[in-house]
Amino acid sequence: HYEIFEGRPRWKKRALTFSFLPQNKLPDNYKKTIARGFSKWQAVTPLSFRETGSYSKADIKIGFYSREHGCGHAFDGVLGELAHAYAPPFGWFHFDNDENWVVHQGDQLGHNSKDPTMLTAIDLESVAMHEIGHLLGLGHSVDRNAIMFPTLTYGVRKIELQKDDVDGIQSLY
Ligand code: TQI
Ligand code: ZN
Repeated sequence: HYEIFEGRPRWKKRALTFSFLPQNKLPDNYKKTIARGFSKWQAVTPLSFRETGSYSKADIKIGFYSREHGCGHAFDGVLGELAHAYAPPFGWFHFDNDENWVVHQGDQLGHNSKDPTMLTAIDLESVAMHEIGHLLGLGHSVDRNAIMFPTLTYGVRKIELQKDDVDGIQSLY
């Protein structure tokens, strides 16, 4: 079963914007993967998400960072913490730049130059789906199949919202 954050924090407006930290110069396929995550959550809520080029004005600020990065919660290098996102109305959406992020292309696992063996590969889309749940106000679920379940199984992508996730987000919005 899903969980809502303490105090039920949620976005008070429906049209939300997101933006990518310009200095990251993220490849298009990273941006598309994260944007697809937003559209999946949008499909089951009254919320809408739109990318904006105005980083400073965006509701949701997406960045890749290593180690200490000024948000009060340092990353830890390869594996361990992969990403974190803050409950509304913060909109901070941070990925650990030291992970070997991979983006799927069709049904093929994308090549990753940081780790050619792929032993530390982390699927960007699975992590993005989970973090967007936190950004919107969901905590962790005890339902193993849920996007909001706090464990990923190595090599298993989890990119589709489950009934539990949908019930959770619809109880909030
Ligand atoms: N990051 C943790 C997470 O997103 C951060 C965290 C710990 C957290 N406890 C929390 C966030 C309570 C909100 C509320 O869960 S993580 C997964 C997992 C992580 C983990 O890097 O450990 C995913 C990020 F466990 F589900 F695989 C994404 Cl999908
Ligand atoms: Zn989580």
